[in-house]
Amino acid sequence: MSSERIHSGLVSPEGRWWTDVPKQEKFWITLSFIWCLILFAMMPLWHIRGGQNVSGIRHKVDPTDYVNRVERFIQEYGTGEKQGGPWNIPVVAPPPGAHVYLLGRMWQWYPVLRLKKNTEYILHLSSADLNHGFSLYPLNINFQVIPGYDYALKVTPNQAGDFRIICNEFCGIGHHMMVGKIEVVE
Ligand SMILES: [Cu+2]
Repeated sequence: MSSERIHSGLVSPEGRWWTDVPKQEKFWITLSFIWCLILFAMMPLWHIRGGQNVSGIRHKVDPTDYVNRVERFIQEYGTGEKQGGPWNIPVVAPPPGAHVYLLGRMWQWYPVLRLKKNTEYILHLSSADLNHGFSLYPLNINFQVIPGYDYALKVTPNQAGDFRIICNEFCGIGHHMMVGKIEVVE
C-alpha cells in the first residue's frame, strides 16, 4: 500500500541515520566539545591572566547629558590648548584619580586627554550619536562606544607617549578622519 510510505511522527522513516553513531563521528564530536569547553574557559582566563575582557562600570545616560558632562569636564580641567587638524579640539589634563570623560561623535574623539604615567583614572566612554569603536593605537585596546551608555574603566597608563584613538566601527563618510589622541606624560 502506498500509504505506508508516508512519513509521519508516528512511523519511523526508513534509513540508517538513527543507527549507532560511528566511531569516527564520536571522536570528532568529543574533540569539538572539548575545544568548546577550552574556549569557554579562556573567557574568564583572559580576563584574569591576559589583561583582556576588562570589566567596566556601565550605566545608562542620556547622550545630551553626557555631552554636557564632557563640556563641564573640559571647563574644569582644560588647559586651553588646541590641536590642529580639521577641528580644533581642547586638551584636558585631569588630576590623578579624576573621572575622565571621552566622547565619540561623528567624526571626532573629544577632547584630547593628557594623562600622567602610572596614575589611575576612571575613563568614561560614550557616544553622542551612533555606535563608534574606541581603538587605542599602537596598543590595540578596543571598546564599543554606544550612545545612551556610559562605559567606565579604571585605567593606569604605564607608558609615556602619544597614543592615537581611531574609530573601528564604520560611522559614516568621515569615519576615516575620526582620530583622537591621548598624551601620556611622565
Ligand atoms: Cu566612528
